[in-house]
Amino acid sequence: MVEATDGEAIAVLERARTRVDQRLDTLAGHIAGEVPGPLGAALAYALRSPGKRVRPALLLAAYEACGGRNAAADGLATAVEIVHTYSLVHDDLPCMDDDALRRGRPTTHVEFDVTTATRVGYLLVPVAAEQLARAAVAMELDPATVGSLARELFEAGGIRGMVGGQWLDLEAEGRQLDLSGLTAVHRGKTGALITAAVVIGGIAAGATDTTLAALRAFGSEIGLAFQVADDVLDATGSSRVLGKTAGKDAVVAKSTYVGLLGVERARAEAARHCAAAIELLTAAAVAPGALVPLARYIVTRSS
Ligand code: GRG
Repeated sequence: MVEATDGEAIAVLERARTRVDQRLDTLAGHIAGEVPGPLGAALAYALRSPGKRVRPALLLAAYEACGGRNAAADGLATAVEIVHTYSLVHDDLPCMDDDALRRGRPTTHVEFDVTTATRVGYLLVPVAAEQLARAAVAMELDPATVGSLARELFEAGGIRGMVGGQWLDLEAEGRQLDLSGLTAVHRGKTGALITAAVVIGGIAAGATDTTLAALRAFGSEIGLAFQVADDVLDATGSSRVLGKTAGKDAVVAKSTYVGLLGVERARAEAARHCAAAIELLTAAAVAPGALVPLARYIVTRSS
């Protein structure tokens, strides 16, 4: 179903993509010049891979909704996108999801090799940290705020978030999770970084604790909705449109919302979490700006 706000979300994503891709491209050029051989080329390949830029768009939407106006916030959005990019490079490796197609192109280990792609993933983490630090300095944020931003990003990227969720996901291979187990996986591997993007936008703009709590709750709901929608797209989409191998979850008998509930109920669950997210912002009287169209896009997107 295409929502009335879809066009608005596409425009917001496009704006974030323009702003962040410029930085990613410059960074890729510097790194390819600095790191010799295939490793530098592979780092640039990963950094320039064309994603939807949902996390940067959410970060910038939250930042602007909370009154932030500094263009250097683009660097924070870039840092979050780099952590996401590293996770995709590693997720596609033979020891994890073992995939050959990502963002419409060969995965990094297929284009280069497994050793190079593994190193790319590890190397992107400090690259993200440096981007975050540089952006915070350019924005003249105080040290406590910088600490909060770093903690938010790297806690979400670590064992209490993305790595932990992926770990649980890998451990569950070959057995079916129940809904509560699967929700924990989804909240960790996908929801945590999405939540962090929203909260980082709020922190950088100097939002109050009440607003940050509302942003965190909103992020948590859309983060879960994002992965549920991803489960639906894997079952219903095509590899050409998704830019990654479709239908894989069923082939490897992975636990998903679609496997547990079927396509229609999974779609309804995603929509329910999206509506709950929007309601949380309304209840906290947060003027949402572009966060609402982005939340709706997350559950109505086709890729
Ligand atoms: C060491 C156990 C361990 C883990 C390492 C690899 C990893 C950390 C985590 C994997 C996290 C992951 C890839 C989760 C899936 C998230 C997801 C739905 C990605 C797709 O996001 P989109 O649709 O992609 O925003 P684009 O390409 O548009 O950016």
